[in-house]
Amino acid sequence: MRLLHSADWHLGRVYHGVSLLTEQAHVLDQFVHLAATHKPDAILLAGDIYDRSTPPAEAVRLLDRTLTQLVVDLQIPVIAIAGNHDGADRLAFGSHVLQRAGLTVRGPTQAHVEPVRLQDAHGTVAIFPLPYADPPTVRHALQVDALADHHAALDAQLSDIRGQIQPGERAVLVAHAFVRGGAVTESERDLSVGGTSAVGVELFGDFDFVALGHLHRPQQVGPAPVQYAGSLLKYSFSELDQQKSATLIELGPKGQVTTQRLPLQPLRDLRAVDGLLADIVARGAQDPHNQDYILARLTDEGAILDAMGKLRVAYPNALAIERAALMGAGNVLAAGRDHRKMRTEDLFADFYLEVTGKTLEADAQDVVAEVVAAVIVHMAER
Ligand SMILES: [Mn+2]
Repeated sequence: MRLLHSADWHLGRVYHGVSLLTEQAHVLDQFVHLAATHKPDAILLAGDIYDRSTPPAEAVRLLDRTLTQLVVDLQIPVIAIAGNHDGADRLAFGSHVLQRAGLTVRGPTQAHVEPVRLQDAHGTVAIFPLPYADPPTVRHALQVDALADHHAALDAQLSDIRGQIQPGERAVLVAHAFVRGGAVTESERDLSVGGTSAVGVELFGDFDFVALGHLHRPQQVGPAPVQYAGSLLKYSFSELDQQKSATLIELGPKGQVTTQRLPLQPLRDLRAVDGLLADIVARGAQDPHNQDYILARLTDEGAILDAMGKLRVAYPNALAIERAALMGAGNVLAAGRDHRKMRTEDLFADFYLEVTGKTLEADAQDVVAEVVAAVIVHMAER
């Protein structure tokens, strides 16, 4: 049996103020083309279909179009789950009706996970679509008080699933989770505030393949066939070196699994350019890929007036500028100083130095400290 695995489409995502819908539509056309070429028996979408629980209308239209192409035109069953970015109930609207047409969507957490069973020459494959849920949601759905963390919550959900696997049949899990040991990027939203959201890979021992969503780098985790498909596009500058892909899975007789990554090529790449602003602008004028989304890592020292305006003359879709020189030792923002841990008055003194080139004098520092204290008191009283 052949399965095509994808995840983390994040339809409707806006990055540095730019809507990525055109990019997403371009790569989804490729995905549909891959499905038409490889003719999988089912497509697995492991969550974060949308970027947020109330997606923009254009994102809904794009998903509608894509699923229609896959399920109606190509006649390939699609099995999708909600991720932590999706609104589970909204995503699952009409799911009982759609199931009959070949589209399985699982949103809200259920105590019992109904599998989708498919047949091939080697027998049955049971595919269990398990949508994302945080521990309180799982406690409520399963009516269990314990389950302190994500690991315990997932283990409890899997115990129902393990009990359903028939002897000899192959079992596939579709889930959205942070598996310990997986490589993270900056575009995943943490699953828990404080505490650990990681689950252990040992939970997946009973499955022939685990199709995961959440981590945006395509990767296998641990020795078991546990894989992240990765996101549709590079969704942060921490993913510049990544080749995004969909995963093609061949399930042979029980115990035989092979996988292959099928590359996805963006219309406009997300990449970095380095050097002096003037040199970058000069090179950009000759760059055939000057429509790419650019992070410019400038080596210029000192202030530059309207750096972004100048950069966009050569690279109209430039998104951001990084000034390494301003972060270096001996400069205003000394290396090793984390601005999030600095006092407001020290941040102001740094800002003053950067703008004026002068150190804030002692009596001026006192005035700033007084104002900051007054603001804090005012905020506390509100
Ligand atoms: Mn995601």
